[in-house]
Amino acid sequence: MTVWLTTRFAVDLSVPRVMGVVNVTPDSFSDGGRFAEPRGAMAHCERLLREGADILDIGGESTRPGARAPGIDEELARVLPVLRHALTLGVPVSVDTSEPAVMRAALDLGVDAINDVRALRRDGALQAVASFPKVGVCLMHMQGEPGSMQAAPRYADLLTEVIAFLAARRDAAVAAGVTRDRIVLDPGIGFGKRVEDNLMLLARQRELLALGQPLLVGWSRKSTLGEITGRTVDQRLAASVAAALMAVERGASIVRVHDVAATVDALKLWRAVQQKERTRS
Ligand code: HH2
Repeated sequence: MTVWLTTRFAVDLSVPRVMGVVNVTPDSFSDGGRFAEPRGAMAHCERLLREGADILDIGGESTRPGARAPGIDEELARVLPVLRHALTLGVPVSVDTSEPAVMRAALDLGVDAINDVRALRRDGALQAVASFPKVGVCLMHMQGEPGSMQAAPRYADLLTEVIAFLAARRDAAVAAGVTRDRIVLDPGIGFGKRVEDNLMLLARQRELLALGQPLLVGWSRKSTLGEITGRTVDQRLAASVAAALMAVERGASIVRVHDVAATVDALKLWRAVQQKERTRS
């Protein structure tokens, strides 16, 4: 049985898990500041749990292409009240941040995992995480920085480069003292990647399993889905669910989504069919 060890929970990954997104930001591309105010975000955490989320991911920095980075104080003011509340709800809670000071404050509260789109590359991030030896981490691939990453992303060999990056960041985390059973990896859909790169990462996602770590993937509402379907951000539910399902089919253990209820239904059907496949053979 594969598990992801986190501060309070050993997350059983023998079935796919749904991570519900809670953006406490005024400028997220996907939910446009709807939960920018802590009270709204707290209520949203509870709603996502009623819808069947297994994990809550709380973030105070929008990584939308071109987004302005909040200062540390602003990020702390956004996420800490919501984290405090989320940590009372009985499920694993991750904080989506790259900022070591925010990591430390969240770790002091007892957060279960750190989800870092910059894969602990900021000065002090590795040390912050390593000083809490029980915390889980998600390390994500990104080419460039959110401000400029979509300007001209280019890869000589996409899969090789993403795999080498994730292996190197995993190894850096292990060298700093994070055990492998605490690490999940993420190809970073939409982070310094063209539409064709994102599609290729889904088509060939199984190759990432060779890294030997569970995969977390976030396709929810992303612009590649808009490019393929011609839909605006608020009309990407069907494509998001389809992408999550395809990611699970290709070996993802955790899908990071905004539309929890619909994703949970799709995965229930997927599991029911999986079980039939198993009992036949
Ligand atoms: N995507 C976003 C943010 N954090 N973390 C991981 N591990 N993987 C992802 O794909 C990922 C992530 C961007 O999506 P969203 O949170 O909806 O938007 P914003 O960054 O604008 O708040």
